Amino acid sequence: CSGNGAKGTNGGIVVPEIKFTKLFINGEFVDSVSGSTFETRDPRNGDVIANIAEGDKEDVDLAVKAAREAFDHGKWPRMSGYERGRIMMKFADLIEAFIEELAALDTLDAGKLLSMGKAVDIPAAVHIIRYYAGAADKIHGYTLKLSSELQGYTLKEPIGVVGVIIPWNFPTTMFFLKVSPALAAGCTMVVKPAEQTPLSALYYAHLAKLAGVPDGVINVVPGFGPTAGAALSSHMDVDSVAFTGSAEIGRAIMESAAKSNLKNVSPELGGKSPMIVFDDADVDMAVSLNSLAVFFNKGEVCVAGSRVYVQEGIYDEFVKRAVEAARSWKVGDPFDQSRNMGPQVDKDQFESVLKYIEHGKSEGATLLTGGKPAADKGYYIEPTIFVDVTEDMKIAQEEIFGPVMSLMKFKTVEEGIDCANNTKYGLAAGILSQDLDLINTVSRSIKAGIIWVNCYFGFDLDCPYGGYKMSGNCRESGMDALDNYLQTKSVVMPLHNSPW
Ligand code: TXE
Repeated sequence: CSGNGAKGTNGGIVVPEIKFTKLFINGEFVDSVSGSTFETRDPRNGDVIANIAEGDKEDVDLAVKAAREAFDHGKWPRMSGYERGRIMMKFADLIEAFIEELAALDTLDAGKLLSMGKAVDIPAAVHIIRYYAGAADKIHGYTLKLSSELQGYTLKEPIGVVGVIIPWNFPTTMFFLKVSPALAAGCTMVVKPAEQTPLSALYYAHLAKLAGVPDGVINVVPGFGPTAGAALSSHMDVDSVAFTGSAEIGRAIMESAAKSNLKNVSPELGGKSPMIVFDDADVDMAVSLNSLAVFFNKGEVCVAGSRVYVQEGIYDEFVKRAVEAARSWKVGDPFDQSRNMGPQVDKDQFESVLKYIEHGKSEGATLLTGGKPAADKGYYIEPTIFVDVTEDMKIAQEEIFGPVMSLMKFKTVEEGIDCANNTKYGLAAGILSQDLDLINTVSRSIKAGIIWVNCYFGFDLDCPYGGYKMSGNCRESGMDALDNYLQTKSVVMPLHNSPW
C-alpha cells in the first residue's frame, strides 16, 4: 500500500480518492439496512463529495449486537493489556503511513487546513493511540486492608459497549481521544461520526482491521443525530456514551441515557471561554495569542477564547493591534498552503455564524472588522471583531463557533474575574499578565477546566481537560480519561478462615 491516495488535481490542488462510504459493522463494510445514503459536501464550494450509507436504528442495533458479542465473548477484553497495546501501536503506525491521505480527507470534508492536518491533527492522533497503547498494560486496582476481619482488592474492568458520538470540528482528534482510551481499557464500541464529516472515521475503521483489531471491536455507523445518534444513546445494550458536541444535545443524550438503561455518559460540551488581558501583559504576545485563540480552525474550537477582556490601561492599543492581526489572516482554500483560514464546515454553520454577526450589530455592538462572507462561493467568513459589547448580548453569551471576537474593557481585577465567570460554560480561560500573585489569584478564581497562563491551546496529552458548569463533567486526555471507560469492582474475603 502507498500512503498516497490522490484522486486528481483541482487547480494544482491534490484531492484524495474516497475509498470508504459504507457502514463498518463486525469487520465488514456494508450498506445500510434501508439502503439509504446521505451526501457529504465540500465546504469550499458546497459540491457533493460522496454519498455515504446512512445508518439508522436497525443499523445501530446490528452494530451494537456485534460490539456486544465482541465484548461478552470476544478476545479483546480478555487479552492482556500488553497485547492490546501492541495492536494499538500497529494501528498508530498505519495512520502515520497514510498521513497525507488522512489529512486530505479531513480538509475535504471539514474545511480544515491541510498543512495543520499534516503537522498537527494526524500526528496528534498517532500520539494519542501510542499514549493509550502504553497505558493498556498499566491499568490496575489496589489492595484494601478493610477491617480486622476482612481484606480485599479492586479490579478495574472495562465498562462494556461504548457509544462514541463525535462532532465535525476535529473529526480525527475527537475520534481518537475517545476510541484510544476505550480500546486500552478493553471496551468495544460503536462510533457515530458527525454527519458533516464521516470520511476519516470510515478510513480509521479499515486501518484498525488491518492492524489486527478484532471484528466487532470498532464499528462505525455514519448517520444523523436524531436517528443514529439517538438510537445509540437510548440503546439498552450500550453501557456508556462518550459524547462531544453542543450542550443542548449533551442534555438530550443524558435524558435518553436516564430513560433507557441509566448508562454512563461522559459529555464534553460547548464553551465561551474568556481571555483576560491585564495592563502589565506583553501586548505583542497578547494580541497574537488572542488572534490565534479566536480564529484558529475558523473559530470552530470548543475552547476558542472568544470573549476577550482587556484592562483599560492597554485597551485602546490592544484594539488597534487586534484589528491589524485579524486582517492579516489569509482566508481561502484549505488545500492551499499559503492560506491559514478555511471555510466553515457547512452551510448551516456558515449561516448560523452570519446570524450571530447580525445579532451583534442589531444589539448595538460596534463591528470593527470583518462581518461578511469572504468569498463568492463556499462557506468562508472574514475574521470579525466587535467592540462595545455588553455582557447581556447574545454574542457575549452564546457559543458562536466561528471567527468572531467580542472585545470588552474592564477596570479592576475583581471586575475581570466576575466578567470572565459570567457564563453558563466553563471549559477554558486565558490569563495574560507578568504578575505571579495576580496570575495565581485569577487562575484559582476562574471556574473552568483548564487555565492557560501566557499561552493558549497549551495542550499536552498528559494533561486532563474537560468542563466546569454546562461545558460537561468528564475529563479527557491524560490517564484520567481511562476512568470514562472503566468501572471498579471490589473483591472482598475474610482475613481468617472464619464464617461470615
Ligand atoms: O452539534 P451537535 P452541531 C456546538 C457549536 C455548534 C453547535 C451546533 O456551538 O455551533 O454545537 O453544532 C450528534 N442524539 N458544538 O449541530 O448537534 C450529531 O450527529 C444523539 C460544540 O453539529 O451537538 C453529531 O455527531 N446524537 C462542539 C454530534 O451529536 C446527536 C462541537 C454533535 O452534534 C443528536 C460541535 C441526538 N439527538 C458543535 N443530535 C464542541 N464541544 O467541540 C445530534 N447528535
